[in-house]
Amino acid sequence: PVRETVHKVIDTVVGAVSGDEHAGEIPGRPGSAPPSLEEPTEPRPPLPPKPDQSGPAVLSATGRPLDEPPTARSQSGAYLTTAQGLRLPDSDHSLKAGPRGPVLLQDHHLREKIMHFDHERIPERVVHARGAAAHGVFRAYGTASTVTRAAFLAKDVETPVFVRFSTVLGSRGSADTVRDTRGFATKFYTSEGVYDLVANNIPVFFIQDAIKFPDIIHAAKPHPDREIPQAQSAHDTFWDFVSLHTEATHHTLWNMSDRGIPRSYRTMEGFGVHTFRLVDAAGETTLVKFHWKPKAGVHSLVWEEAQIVNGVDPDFHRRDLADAIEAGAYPQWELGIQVFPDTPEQTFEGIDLLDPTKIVPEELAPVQPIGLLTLNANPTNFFAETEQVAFHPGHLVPGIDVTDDPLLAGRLFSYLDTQLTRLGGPNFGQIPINRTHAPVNDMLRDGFHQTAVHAGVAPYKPNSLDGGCPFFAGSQEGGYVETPVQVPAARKVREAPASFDDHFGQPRLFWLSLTPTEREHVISAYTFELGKVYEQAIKERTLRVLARIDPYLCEQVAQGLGLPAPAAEGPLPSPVPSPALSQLGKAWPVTGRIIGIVAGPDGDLDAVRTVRQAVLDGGMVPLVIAPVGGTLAADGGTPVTVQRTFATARSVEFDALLLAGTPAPGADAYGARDAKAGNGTPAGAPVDPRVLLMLGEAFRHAKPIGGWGDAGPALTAAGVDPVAPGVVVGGSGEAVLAEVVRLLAEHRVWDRFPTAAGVV
Ligand code: HDE
Repeated sequence: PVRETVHKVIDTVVGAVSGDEHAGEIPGRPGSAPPSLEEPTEPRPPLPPKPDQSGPAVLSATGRPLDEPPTARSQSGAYLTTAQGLRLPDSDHSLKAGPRGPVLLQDHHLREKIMHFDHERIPERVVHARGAAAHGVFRAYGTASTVTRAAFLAKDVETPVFVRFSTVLGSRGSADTVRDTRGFATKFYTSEGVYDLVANNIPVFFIQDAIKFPDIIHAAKPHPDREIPQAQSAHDTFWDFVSLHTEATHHTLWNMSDRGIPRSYRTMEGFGVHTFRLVDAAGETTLVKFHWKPKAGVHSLVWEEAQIVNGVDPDFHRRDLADAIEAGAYPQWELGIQVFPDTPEQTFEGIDLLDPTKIVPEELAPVQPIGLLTLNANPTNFFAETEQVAFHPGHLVPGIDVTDDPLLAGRLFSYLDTQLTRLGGPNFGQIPINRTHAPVNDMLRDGFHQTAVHAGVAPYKPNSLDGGCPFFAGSQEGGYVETPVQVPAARKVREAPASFDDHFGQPRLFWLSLTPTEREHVISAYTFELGKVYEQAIKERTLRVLARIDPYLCEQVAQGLGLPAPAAEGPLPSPVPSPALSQLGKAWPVTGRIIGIVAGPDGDLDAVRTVRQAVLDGGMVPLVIAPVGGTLAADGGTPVTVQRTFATARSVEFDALLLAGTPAPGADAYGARDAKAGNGTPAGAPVDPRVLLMLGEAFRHAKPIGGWGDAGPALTAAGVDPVAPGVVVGGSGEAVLAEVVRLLAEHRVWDRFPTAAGVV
């Protein structure tokens, strides 16, 4: 009987019908041989169709189509229901024995509602917990086709993507603009399966071996006793570790530079950090490093600004990304590769390509653009998409392979493992945001949260019962065939290669590549962070590290800490600086930048209308700031909508500030119309102190400031020197705006920063 059943199944599989002249043939292949009891060796359509091949949840377990109404999916139907689809007459009151009586245990709706709520939270990511994401599209230029067979990198191929940006250290609810590394993880839903490029905004990492990851993260996370500080590196354990484990020096220096406090996710570079191996159609290999280059330019906050933002708008980066996309100012990055020959040494110009604490300067290996990423849609639901997305550096496609970087090897284990706890089981690939857009026939079965209704009886290979399905794919069929890279004959050791030993040469290269302004920011950052450290020994040890980067850096930080500066131990190298590492000295498009226009009720509203329109026409965002909300229409013209009041506005939101003058001298342009006892605003003050605060901050943070009409005295009252660089007064509103926009292209008025230690 078993044999009989087997025959019956095979007959079904190949569509054999008694009396049919094609009995036993493989459908679509007239004359093909009838099946034997051996495992079939030729690919054929699997039967019966497996719902999971087009994604789970197409049919219910009883075969009911779920995408036709009424369905069991969320938010369908007009009535509130339980999870079982029972319509509810009330969700405001528990079932009680009388209005003042005890609540009854039989109230299933109450229990289901509370039970579900109790379990709404899932564990946050152990690192990169705080993030924001967006959907988009990646269009390949085709320039990478010479080095990789990856289908999504072929000319003009468009691939849907989901990108999640993050901070590393803070909890899910922490502030966005802390000093930290940023994650930049991209999921490409390619025709050959999901490819994840799980990158950071800093091109090097703290450690060279994954086995140190728990150490660096334990050191950087809040202290285990009091769980402070949140999302900060300015504390003893972080500096204790990085001063002892000096391979962290390079990454730490990047963190202390302006790269640690990006202005926006839109103005961050991204780096794959590790070296990857690309494989072309002929099997030839090339080593590469991936770079994301923002079209809006690389731009950062200054430290005081970042600190203020943490208080006034902890969601600053998240809001900025979502607002830009909603406004149609779609953020864009070019993906590029640095290309190196795949030699047995895996070095380039003496730089070990397997050492993730090293960069290859772009001047030695230019970044070659291979495609354009555009983020064009916000997620519909934060939890379903941004929170549940699961990236993995091992999600690769044919044409992209890993190298033996020991940090990467550990990551290839970690990302699968962490999802088991975070997403509650092994089926997280079925969560909609994680689903590949390629057909899936994986033979993985069951487990927590299994949503696929798998058909067939043979989730194993070899089989004959499922017609031998699914079949293996060689590289001709798009199969992922590992590159047969030669593994060196070696002893088993716990050792790093000697080429990993230099921990200070590249930090010095980075330092020497920065402009004086950027170096002052680095000095201030170290001085601030170490100033928060309690243990004297840690400060002194860090100064010895700094002495190995640069004597001026060390002296300035030592001075700020009130400690003696140690001398460098031996001569310092003189690497050729890499100008590409500096963020200054270039001009960028101003699209999407935010211009604040301060206007009082008696201000020159005509000019405000014109300037506002000109800002919009320039692709920027005008925000009118006035004493109170509502509209400004004192001149009887078209009302001007107020977007920010003196109470809700703060300089940090704006890339540039404009002051609308008054048509009549002596009128109350920025006065305290809403002055009330207790809000700190002296009634009748000529210029509201909150306006003075805004101007003073914008000036200190080197933002372009413009004013027309009689704006001059207000600027002076705020301590803004009207002849300082980047302060534009006089002329018409439009002329002032034109100059301010010209300045904005360089992101800040860099000349305004003093280049002595002690600046913000
Ligand atoms: Fe990660 N990292 N990482 N990392 N990483 C995670 O995976 C890990 C490293 C990066 O938006 C975790 O799903 C180890 C380098 C990003 O969901 C975890 C090591 C780079 C994200 C993990 C590293 C990254 C993560 C936590 C050292 C830049 C956020 C949650 C060997 C190239 C992805 C998760 C998102 C997330 C492990 C080092 C980037 C625990 C063990 C280097 C952007 O698996």
